[in-house]
Amino acid sequence: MAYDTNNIFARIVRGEIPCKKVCESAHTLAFEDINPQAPVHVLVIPKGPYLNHEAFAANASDAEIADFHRTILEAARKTGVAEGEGGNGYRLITNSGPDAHQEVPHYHVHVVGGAPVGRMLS
Ligand code: DGP
Repeated sequence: MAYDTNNIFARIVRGEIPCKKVCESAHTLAFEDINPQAPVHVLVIPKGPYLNHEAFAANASDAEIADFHRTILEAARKTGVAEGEGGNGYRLITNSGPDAHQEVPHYHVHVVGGAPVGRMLS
């Protein structure tokens, strides 16, 4: 599947659609999910045109990948879920492709926490 430059997150990156920004860095943007599934539910996206995890991991620069992970941490700290900030932890989720029910075709990681989120994969 080709990357669609008019997908909703690309438009958020370009400032064409508003978002509730949590934090931003050179290559990455973090903002609140429009349909939160927990008290804290932040989406972290690269600013570059990457369809999903596969495209990002294969094609993004080391600088973009490092920046992305550091911005996840910054978002977790800023929203109070990082344990180092007195929070109780968080879950990272990414849906990559049809079997994972990825809805928005621009790579994103969900940062979910603020309350127990249930057990998964165990
Ligand atoms: P996924 O299934 O992983 O592709 O989840 C997409 C998420 O994106 C879903 O939790 C809802 C969120 N979302 C969809 N459209 C918008 C939007 O316009 N603004 C924001 N902030 N979140 C959105």
